[in-house]
Amino acid sequence: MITFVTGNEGKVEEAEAYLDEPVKQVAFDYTEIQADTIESVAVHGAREAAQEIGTPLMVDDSGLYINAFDGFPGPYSAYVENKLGIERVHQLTKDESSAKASFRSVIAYATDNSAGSVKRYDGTVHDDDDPTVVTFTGRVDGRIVPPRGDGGFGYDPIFEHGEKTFAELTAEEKNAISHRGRALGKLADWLEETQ
Ligand code: ITT
Repeated sequence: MITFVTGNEGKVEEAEAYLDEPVKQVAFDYTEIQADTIESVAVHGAREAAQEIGTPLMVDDSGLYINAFDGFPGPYSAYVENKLGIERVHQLTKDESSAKASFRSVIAYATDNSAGSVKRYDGTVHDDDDPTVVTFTGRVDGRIVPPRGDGGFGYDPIFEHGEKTFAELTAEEKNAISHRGRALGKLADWLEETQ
């Protein structure tokens, strides 16, 4: 059983599809610090949640990075989605010469077990504080388009990869290519061998 601290059921569904063990969702509302990177947000969140709930657990912090805006909204993606909505984000990109963007995820896994070697799984160990947190990252490139599709969540309808937006994919299809799917794949490989 893996504990996933998140208020987002879409993330939980995607995690269940990837991990070989059941996923228990805990909607503990950890502080999303203002930071330049989603990695810092995820590590801080995992530690704060671990103090409340105990280890092991995982959190996922993700963001949409728009090239023409120097990566904005990135770590501020939730705030921008809530304040502007995804249609206005698309409108804002229409005046730009490029619609290129990427989605990025960082999964932070708080653990008491010695992390061992994570390099092989492209993980990073954060042992500067307790508990140790191991992070796994994933990224997918695409472009911002007018909204299409009604699957997925968040920015999925305006993020096109290949011919389709992420909202036009099933959860399995999205997982196979997405930022979160890539990060989950690395976590799953590492868990299988070390935990
Ligand atoms: P948590 O409780 O796990 O924090 P959240 O929805 O607030 O859930 P994030 O802070 O990681 O998650 O998400 C930042 C924003 O990016 C938020 O507006 C999400 O809807 C959006 N987002 C995250 N992952 C996404 C994905 O796979 N597809 C589309 N939008 C996504």
